[in-house]
Amino acid sequence: MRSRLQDIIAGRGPIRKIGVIGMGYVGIPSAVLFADSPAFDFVWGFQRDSPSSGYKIDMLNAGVCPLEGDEPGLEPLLRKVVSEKKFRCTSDFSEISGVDAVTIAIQTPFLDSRDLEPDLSPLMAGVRMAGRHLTEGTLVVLESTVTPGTTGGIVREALEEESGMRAGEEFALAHAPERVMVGRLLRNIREHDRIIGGIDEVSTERATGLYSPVLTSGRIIPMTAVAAEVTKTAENTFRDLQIAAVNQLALYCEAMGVNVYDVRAGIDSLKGEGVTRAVLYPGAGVGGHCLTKDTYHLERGARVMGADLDYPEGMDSLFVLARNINDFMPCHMFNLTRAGLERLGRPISSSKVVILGWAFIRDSGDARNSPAELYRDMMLEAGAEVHVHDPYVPTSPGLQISRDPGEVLPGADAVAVFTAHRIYGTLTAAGMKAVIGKEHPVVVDGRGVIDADEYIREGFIYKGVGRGDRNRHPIVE
Ligand code: SAJ
Repeated sequence: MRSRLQDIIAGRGPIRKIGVIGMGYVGIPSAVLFADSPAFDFVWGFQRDSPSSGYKIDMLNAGVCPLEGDEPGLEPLLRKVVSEKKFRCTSDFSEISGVDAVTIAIQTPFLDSRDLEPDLSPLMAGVRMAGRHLTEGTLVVLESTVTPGTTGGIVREALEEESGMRAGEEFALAHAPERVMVGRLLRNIREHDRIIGGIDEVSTERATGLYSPVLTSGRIIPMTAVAAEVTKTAENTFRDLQIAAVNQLALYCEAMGVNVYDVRAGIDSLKGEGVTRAVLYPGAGVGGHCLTKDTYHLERGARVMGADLDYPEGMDSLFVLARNINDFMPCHMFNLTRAGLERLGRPISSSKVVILGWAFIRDSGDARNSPAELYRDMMLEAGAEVHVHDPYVPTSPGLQISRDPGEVLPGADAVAVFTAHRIYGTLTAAGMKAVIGKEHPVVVDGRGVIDADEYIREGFIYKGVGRGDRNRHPIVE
């Protein structure tokens, strides 16, 4: 016995026209790949004509990609589908009434990174726009990262309210979380497996028909909408957990006089089926938009949906503990710097401190939730004079960033490496000391990118995350 939705979808036939709401890092490559597929006839890209991002509409329709940074293949493909009239961007959301499927890729930032409550208003505005123009048998897919329970909860309610239709009866609804990384947007969509979670099996099946044509090596992994929301938030929670584990190990190794990188290589040598340990890398902290947030999405989901959650009474969540350990690492960098200066009898309050690397990830200009920010604030609070160098991150209001190490290093009492930008591995101890012009500068390596022995031989006071074997070295005169 076919369901009403199956009958409606059968009557509608295969998906031919698609709408993508949100022309950002997720929506643009997604829309371009749908448009380039022979399986589909046309794709609308929907973008609010707002002061902050309305400019994208004309750019996209001219075949010019508004995204910053290098995205291999994206702009040529955009130009192709625009010239073939298979893709067009508009702010007229009423065109949704003519599509067979609409995907929503609007980010869910946090109002305040401290309260970790997501600001769903941009997303819900897009959802309501979709609902307002929804027609019978249309598939709605949420690609944004959300707290488990959101797709079948407030998103479903808003779509039903705006459309006057019922999800699972007159329209299909699914969650297909994005898994794209900047710099590899097209490749990730084509090659990563795609989690597809419908609110029912008909929705999962319909969404499978939408994504299958754009996958190359990736395969569809079907599940429920809640399972898909949990998968997305958990895959980042687990990465954050793995980083926290090796960060804690690094702190222990420092205390026990051991080099964490020796221990890491030792553990990692235990390879083979089922015994790999996935030991990641210790560092100066965890930044970015994914790992700093997704744990809290998962936690909220478990607390809100998990009415009968059975967890040790009064015990902190392991996942939140991991977040707290990772967020401690910039404080550890502060403590290492202070310990280094104390060997010189120099208080932080009369020191010049230089931060090398503001971006949250190597060889990138992306500074979202930079771990260096907390360190800088702690240093300023302690009265230090702070300067920042980064080869990629642009200066912004309230943040002077130098592009030239020679501009910020002279007279430095301490230098802290926060980002593993390639350039920092090319600096020599002799070169850096000559520019600094001091006998015993402190150097704090937060990313394992500089040679401890080389800097110690040059007279630096070296401190490194996880370097218990060197952090108490004798000072070379
Ligand atoms: N980090 C460490 N140690 C490590 C790895 C990372 O301290 O071993 C730090 C980085 O310095 C950075 C932060 O963690 O500050 C995040 O790094 P990341 O490599 O996880 O990069 P993200 O935040 O861009 O994570 C994204 C995620 N992708 C999506 O959400 C679609 C994540 O799932 C991917 O695993 C990750 O990219 C990736 O592998 O590139």
